[in-house]
Amino acid sequence: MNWLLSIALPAAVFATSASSQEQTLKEQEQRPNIIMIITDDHAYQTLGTCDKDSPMPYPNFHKMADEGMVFDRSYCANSLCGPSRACIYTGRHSHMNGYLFNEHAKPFDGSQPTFPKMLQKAGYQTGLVGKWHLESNPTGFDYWEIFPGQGNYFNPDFITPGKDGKRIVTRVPGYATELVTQKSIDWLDKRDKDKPFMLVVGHKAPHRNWCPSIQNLGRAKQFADTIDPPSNLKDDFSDRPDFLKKTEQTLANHFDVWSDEHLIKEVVPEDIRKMIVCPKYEWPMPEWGRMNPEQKKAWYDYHKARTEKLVKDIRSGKIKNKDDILLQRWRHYMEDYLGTVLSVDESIGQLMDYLDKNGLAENTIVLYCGDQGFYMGEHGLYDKRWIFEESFRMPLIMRWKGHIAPGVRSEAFVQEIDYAPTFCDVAGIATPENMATFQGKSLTPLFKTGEHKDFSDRPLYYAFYENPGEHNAPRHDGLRSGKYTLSYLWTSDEWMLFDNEKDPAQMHNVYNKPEYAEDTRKLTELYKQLRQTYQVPDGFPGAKGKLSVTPKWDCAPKGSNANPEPASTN
Ligand code: SGN
Ligand code: CA
Repeated sequence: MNWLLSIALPAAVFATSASSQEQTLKEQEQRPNIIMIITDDHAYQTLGTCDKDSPMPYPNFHKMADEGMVFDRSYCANSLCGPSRACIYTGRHSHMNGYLFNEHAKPFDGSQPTFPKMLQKAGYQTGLVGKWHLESNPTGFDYWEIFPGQGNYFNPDFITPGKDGKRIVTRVPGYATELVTQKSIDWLDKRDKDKPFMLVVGHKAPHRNWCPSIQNLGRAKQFADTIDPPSNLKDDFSDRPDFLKKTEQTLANHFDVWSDEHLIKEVVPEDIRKMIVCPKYEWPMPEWGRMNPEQKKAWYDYHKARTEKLVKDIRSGKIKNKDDILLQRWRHYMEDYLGTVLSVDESIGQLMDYLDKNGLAENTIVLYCGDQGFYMGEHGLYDKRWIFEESFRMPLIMRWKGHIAPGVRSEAFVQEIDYAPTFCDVAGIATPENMATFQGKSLTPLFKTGEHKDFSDRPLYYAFYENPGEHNAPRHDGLRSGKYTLSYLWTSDEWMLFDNEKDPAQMHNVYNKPEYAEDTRKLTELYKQLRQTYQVPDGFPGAKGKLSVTPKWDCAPKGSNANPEPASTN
C-alpha cells in the first residue's frame, strides 16, 4: 500500500483546481480520521508494547504496537503537563506558544494557531473529551467535555460550554478512565458520518495519586512484588550538579504515605508512623471524599490489609531499616501505577475495537502518547520535570492500518511538536501557511519503515521553566543529540552532560572531563544554534523572576547564521 499516494490526493481538495464537485466530495471522504489518545504521566518504562517495556502485560498496548509503529526515541519539549500539551496542540516550543509552566500561568491563549483549529477550518468535525489542563476554554473543537484542572479518578466532574461563555460543571458517577472512553465512543457514534473527524481522548490516568479502579485493585500486585527496582533507586545525587540534592520529588523523602502510598492512618501505630512518614508530607487522600460508600468500603478494605501487612513486616523485622522501607514504598507505588494503567489498556482495547468493528481502522490514524515521561523510581524519583531520560522521553505509538508499517520500532528522533504538522499532513492541509506556524515537522516520511535521514540523530531542544514550583526542579534547558544529553541549569548556573551510551542511567556528569572536551564544545555550539533556530529569547528560561511571553507563530528561523536543521553531534 502506498500511503503517500493515498494521502497525496486530499491535498488537492484544497487547491482551486478541483475538477468537479463530485470529485471533491469523493476526495474529502478519503481524508483520514484522526484520534489522539493522550494520557497523563505515562512512563515509557511501563508502556506494555512488548515483554521488555513493562513489568506487567498490557494486551491492548501490545496489540496496538503489533498493528502500528512504536517510537523508541520520542521526546517531549517541556516535561510538565500543561506546557507539554500546549506544545502538542501548537506544534511549537513553550517560548513560542506562551504556556511556560502550570503554576501561576496565564491561561493558554487559544487565539493562536493549533492543529484542531486548522482541521476544524478544513471541514473536520472535532471533539475533545477528558483532560485538557490549559485552563482557558478549548478552541478548535466543535464539542468538548473536559475535566477541571487535573480532574479526579472517582466520580469526576466534567465541564461543558454553557451560554455566554459560562461553564457547566456536572459530576458524573464512575471511574474517570472508563467514563472518558465511553464518552469518546458516544461522540463517535453520534458524529456526522459524512465528514472526517478528529477526536482527542484525554485520560487523567496514570497521574498522581495513582488510583486504580476498584475492580483493578490488587491486579498488579504479583508483578510489583517480584520485579527488580531500578539500579539507581538509591541514587545519592553525587557526581552531578549540586542542585539535584535540593529536588523535592524523591520516594524516600517527599512521598506522602497516606495520599500517595495509600496507607490507612488508623492502622499505623505512632512509633511506626514516625519511622515511615516523610516530614512535611502528610496530606489527606484526595480521592477519598469523591468516593461513594461502596467504593470507599472496597478501597478501605484493600488498603487496610496492605497497611496491616506493612506493620506486621516492620514488627517482625522483615522490614528493618530505611532502605527496606524505601523498597516497600517503591513496590506500593509500582502496584498502584501499574494498576492505574490497566484501565488505560482496557480503554485502548475498546477504542481500537470500535474502529475495527465500524470499518474505520483503515481510514483512521490513531496516535497514542503520554504528555511527558515519568520516573518509576529511577534516581530515587517520582514525577518528571528534569531532563533525565525517563522524564524527557515519552511514549508514542501510531497505528493506521494499511498506511503505517505494522510491528516496527522506530529509532527516529521525534518530538511532540511533530504531531500537529503530521496531522495536517495526513489531512491534506500541509499548506505553506499552516506549516510555517510549526516548529516540528511531519512524521509521515517515517510511516513506511520507521527510518528517514531527516530524523536520524536529529537534535531535540528541551526547556523547563517551572521554578519556583512544586518539587523544586530548576529552570533548565538543553538538548538530546546522538548519544548525548546536554543541559544548562539556569537556576544554579551549572552544566551537565551525559554520555547515554556509556552511562544510560545518567549517573555521571562528564561536562568537565577532558576526554569529552571536543564533543562538549560541539554540543555547546549546537545548543546555541538550536536556541537560535527555535527563536528562544535571550536569557530564557532565566535563573529566577517572573517570565511571561506573548505567543508568536512566525516560525521561520531567524538570524544570519540560523540553520533550520543543525547537524547533530555524536
Ligand atoms: C500536581 C501533583 C504534582 C505534579 C503536578 C503537575 N501533586 O500538583 O506531583 O507534579 O500536579 O503534574 S498532587 O499531590 O496534587 O497530585 S502535571 O502532570 O499536571 O504536570
Ligand atoms: Ca502530565
